[in-house]
Amino acid sequence: MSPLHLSDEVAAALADSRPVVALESTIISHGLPRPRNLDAAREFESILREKGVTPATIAVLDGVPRIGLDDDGVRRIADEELAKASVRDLPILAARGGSGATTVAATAHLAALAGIRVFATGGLGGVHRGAAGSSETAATFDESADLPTLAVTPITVVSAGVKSVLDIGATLERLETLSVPVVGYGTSIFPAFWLRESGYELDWRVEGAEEVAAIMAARDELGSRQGIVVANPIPADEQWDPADHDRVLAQAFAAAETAGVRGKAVTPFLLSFIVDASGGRSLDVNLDLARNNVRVAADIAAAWSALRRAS
Ligand code: PSU
Ligand code: MN
Repeated sequence: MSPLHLSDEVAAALADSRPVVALESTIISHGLPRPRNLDAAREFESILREKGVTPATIAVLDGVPRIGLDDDGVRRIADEELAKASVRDLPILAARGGSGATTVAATAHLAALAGIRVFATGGLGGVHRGAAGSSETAATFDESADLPTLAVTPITVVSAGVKSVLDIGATLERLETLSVPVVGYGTSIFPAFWLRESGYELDWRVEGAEEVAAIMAARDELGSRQGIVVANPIPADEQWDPADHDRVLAQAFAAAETAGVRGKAVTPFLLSFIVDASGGRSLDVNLDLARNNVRVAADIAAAWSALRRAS
């Protein structure tokens, strides 16, 4: 018996090698405010459908890891107070019949288990600032499980890089150590989520979806265990004003320090603070970049499906 539940449309698409894209639920439950999170969850799915791609939004509901949600499932991830579930939480939720919104790590794990090869999100988790400590502060060791999970999970994740609230340089170093390929999609600069560019150069740039599909095929042939990170920057005319961005982030760090937020509460705290302090601007940009990632993931899934069907 499979511990997973695939929706009928996802199971049919996979059986036929038609394109499928996984979508995470933590971004809906914990990354975006109500009620726009429900609109976003529905919109990401319809962007995929319009491109002929089957959406597989993933969450654990009443102990069952669900790959593809029905309308009620989508409503539940947006409306209910769900636990934020990473890979380590999955067996516990499954055993006790609990529910959780899956992070990038947990979504990638479940999607790969179901045979899905492409996943769209907003931003990856990464190494938090202060993870390694400094002369004044002890190390927090706060590195997202997204990174080590991608080291052992065969999935291609499209993201706008990692949020600039993280330590981007350290995150890229960890991805290198973990041997996770990172390719810039039409860029050779790693993006910084709300901003088109971080200060970090990438070794590899791809120009389109077919190139990513070819890398996926080569990855399989070479027996690599790692996933692939496709770093897809937001278009320049949609990015957040950099000066405004810097100002709001400084406020957010000060507020997190004062509130003493730790562990997995850090990302949701900073995100919601930043939405408020930016007067909603960060939210608009977050939605734009996520839509943009969903579109690119759809193209990659289509190219992957075409490659599979041709072979
Ligand atoms: N990036 C976003 N919004 C989010 C997240 C990342 O723009 O909601 C979520 C993702 O689900 C990611 C998680 O996997 O935060 C990382 O959390 P942590 O740092 O606790 O691993
Ligand atoms: Mn963490």
